[in-house]
Amino acid sequence: MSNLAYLSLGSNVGDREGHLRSAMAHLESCGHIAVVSSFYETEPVEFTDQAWFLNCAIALETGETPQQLMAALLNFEQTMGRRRVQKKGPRTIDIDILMFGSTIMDSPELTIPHPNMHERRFVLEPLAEIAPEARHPVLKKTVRELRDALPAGQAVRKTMSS
Ligand code: PH2
Ligand code: MG
Ligand code: MG
Repeated sequence: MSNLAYLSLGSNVGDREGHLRSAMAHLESCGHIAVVSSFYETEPVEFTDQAWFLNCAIALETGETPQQLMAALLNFEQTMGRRRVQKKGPRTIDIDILMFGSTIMDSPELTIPHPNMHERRFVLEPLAEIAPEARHPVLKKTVRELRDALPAGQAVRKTMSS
């Protein structure tokens, strides 16, 4: 069985665009990348004393379980040189599962949908570009509705098509 997962990719260290592209090359081994958003230049949020990010969102058709996919993502992050030093701090690559079909789960290792996605413009703007009608299974709102409900702030600029 195959599921449609939405992922968020981000980098703010080194060759940010190269890191997003390399992450996508790794992700091809987990399924088929159906859609990729543009790349967005985004102001750091939550931990703000760091460089601006390049973020994008992708839709991945995958036959893996959420746990298998998560294990693969952590492995790619490590392979790409990510070192966890500062929580929410600078990173070569971060790959987060935003939604996974209609799955709702909450375990110490993995929460789906991503617990902060509805508060983050750097997530919702790219995601609204590729899946405006996708519905958050807990909040029961579409991605477009969540994006439109964000308070002002959190600068996000579309830079290049993927
Ligand atoms: N990721 C974070 C914290 N803050 N800010 C932006 N703009 N983009 C990110 O990907 C990001 C962030 C933690 O994962
Ligand atoms: Mg993250
Ligand atoms: Mg992460």
